[in-house]
Amino acid sequence: MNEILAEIANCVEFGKINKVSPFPPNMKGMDGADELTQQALAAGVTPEDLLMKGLMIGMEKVGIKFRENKIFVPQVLMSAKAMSAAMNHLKPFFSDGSAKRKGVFIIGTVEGDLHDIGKNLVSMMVEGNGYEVIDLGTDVKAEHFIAEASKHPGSVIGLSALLTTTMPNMEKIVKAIKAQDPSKKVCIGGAPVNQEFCDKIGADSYNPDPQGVVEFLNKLAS
Ligand code: B12
Repeated sequence: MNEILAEIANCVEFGKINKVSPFPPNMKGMDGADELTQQALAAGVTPEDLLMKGLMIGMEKVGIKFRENKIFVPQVLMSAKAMSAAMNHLKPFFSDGSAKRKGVFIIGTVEGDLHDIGKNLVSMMVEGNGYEVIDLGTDVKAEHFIAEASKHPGSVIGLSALLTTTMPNMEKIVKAIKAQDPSKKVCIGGAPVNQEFCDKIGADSYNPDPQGVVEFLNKLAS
């Protein structure tokens, strides 16, 4: 059982989606995350073990390598695809409640901003680390974040902004969320924002990369 979980972690780390996927070249012709996850479930490995001891181990390594500039966006996207292939087999267990995730993370790019590449990387990395992710997309208004958060008590909100002109909207959204529920945790990120801005607008956490937000969520969940 440990062997197949290690193989699945490897597939996520190196972006091996399925047997026919030519990437990475040194794993050509080998089973990928898709086939191995099905085999593991058939052999009786639980969805939780698959997520926590397989997929998440691989995704954590991806997050660290990305933070250290050892891999780049294309490799992260391949890893995310490998993870999604595996998650397709696990989702039914999580959505019917027979298996549990670590928490709910609601993410969106703030009102007025259409950039979503960084947000999508954060979503994938957080999902790969065991959280349910509700992605509200781009150009998201405060009311939408608040309405979604009220459906998921204990959820954490993530805001992304790539334009200096949408930073004031980020501030407006954080303030609206906090006015409605001061205990709601809000994380922010995106190229123009920093720790100083985070402190100024009253958000709970700023991280320059997806791994940072995973670590913040893990701390809250522990
Ligand atoms: C791709 C791109 C676009 C694409 C977006 C496509 C898409 N689906 O996202 C398109 C062409 C649509 C676009 C449009 C515009 N863009 Co543009 N765009 C870019 C570009 C080239 C790359 C951005 C990107 O994806 N980076 C890669 C990702 C991985 O990085 P990231 O987003 O920073 O995310 C990382 C971290 O910041 C962090 N992160 C991100 N979000 C979050 C959230 C949380 C919670 C956490 C913890 C972390 C986190 O994690 C990510 C991974 O490490 C940048 C320039 C650049 N090189 O950065 C300009 C740039 C952002 N754009 C810019 C501009 C001006 C525009 C336009 C106004 C252009 C125009 N005149 O129409 C429009 C605005 C449209 C709108 N309303 O949003 C400017 C912004 C300048 C400024 N200071 O505000 C930039 C900097 C270009 C420039 N040098 O002028 N753009």
